Amino acid sequence: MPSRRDILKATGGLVLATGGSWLASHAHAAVPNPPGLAPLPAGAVASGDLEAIAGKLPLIKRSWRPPNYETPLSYFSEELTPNRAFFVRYHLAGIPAEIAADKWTLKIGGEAAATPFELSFDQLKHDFPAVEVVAVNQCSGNRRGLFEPHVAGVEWGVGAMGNARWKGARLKDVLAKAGLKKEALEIALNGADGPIMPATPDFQKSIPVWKALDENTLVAYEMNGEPLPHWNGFPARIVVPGWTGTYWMKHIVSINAISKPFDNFWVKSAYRIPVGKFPLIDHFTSQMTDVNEPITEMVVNSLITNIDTGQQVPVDRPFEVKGIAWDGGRGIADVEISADGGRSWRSATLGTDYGRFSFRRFSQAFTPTERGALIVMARATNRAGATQTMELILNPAGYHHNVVQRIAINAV
Ligand SMILES: Nc1nc2c(c(=O)[nH]1)N[C@H]1C(S)=C(S)[C@@H](COP(=O)(O)O)O[C@H]1N2
Ligand SMILES: [Mo]
Repeated sequence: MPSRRDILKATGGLVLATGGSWLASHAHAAVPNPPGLAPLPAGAVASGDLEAIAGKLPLIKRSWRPPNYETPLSYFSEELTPNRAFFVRYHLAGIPAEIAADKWTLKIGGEAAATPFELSFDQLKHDFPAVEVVAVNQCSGNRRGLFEPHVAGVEWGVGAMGNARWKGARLKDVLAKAGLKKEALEIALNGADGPIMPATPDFQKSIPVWKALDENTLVAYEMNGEPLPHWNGFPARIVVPGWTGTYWMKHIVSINAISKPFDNFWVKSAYRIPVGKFPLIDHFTSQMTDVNEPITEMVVNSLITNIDTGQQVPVDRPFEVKGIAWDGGRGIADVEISADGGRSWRSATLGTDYGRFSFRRFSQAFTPTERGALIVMARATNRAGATQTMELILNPAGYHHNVVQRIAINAV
């Protein structure tokens, strides 16, 4: 059995107000499981075992079939997440063995494309201008394991995310070559992985045409100056800066321009949030209903990376609170830090700006003047004026957890 301390380490030191009850994994299905897909094993958050899969450093294992591994807290002290420590998320267990780049082809077509064509890996790299963007890839369900009451799904702690410098062709340039017709409404994306049971719907996604044409949306073939790791989508994946990871299709093999709302389980039934609950600007209007809509941009968030629950700090000497902040692409305007449980706040110093889609580092020093317990908190605000919440915004699938952390330490 892991100790409570191991668990807190694995979850990034979030203080859990409700004691141990969050460890229990209930099987009630808040989101429909697709037909034929077994529910994930219970109790994953509690174990948080480290395991290294091929080409990766030891990561926090949530499940192996399909592979779901999160990044340990220590890797978030730098803005860029190393490829070998970058989290891994799959929905289906039918993952191709390492794809040979020279055998791979990408098909671009769909009924709203006038001139469908195919690309080799070489053509993808050489026929289009190469562009780079630093952007956070975060799973919609990051921190789901901290939801109270518990919701079903992969029981992520704080590490279902990472930040990288992505290099690739603009999706917009690739689509231009396919002659996008006026009636194009959505761009449908499919990867080489698939279900092992025929009844399970294949993992496919679509994005609105306007987001596909955004100059930051890429068909990426490099990550932090290296080829994509197999588990992160080799040889090429879609990168949708600002939007949650679900749209970042890995092992991309087809891109289809379509004129009707895409009809697939993973768009119609999964990855949805209640309408009106989150302060978001981007909406995927062709897929909205009166009650819910596809998740889009990430909410503003932060993570304290250098303070452990229960840590001791000396009286009359400064200690630093450090971490990272990010949002859905408006950019971080301010990170306020409190060392007194939220009674007073001080703006942190922000680190290098790698662009509005990147993690932004922050730090602030405090000097305790007397012995006793301190509660450390960080609250990020973006340039659109959105800030982190103090109370969890409940939603059936456990998305967009951006509750301000509260980490209890002791001045001695
Ligand atoms: N082909 C494929 N692409 C995929 C997925 C998948 O299951 N299959 N999962 C998506 C989801 S939900 C997330 S959060 C990101 C995770 O990216 P990573 O595994 O590179 O960290 O990949 C996205 N792209
Ligand atoms: Mo995800």
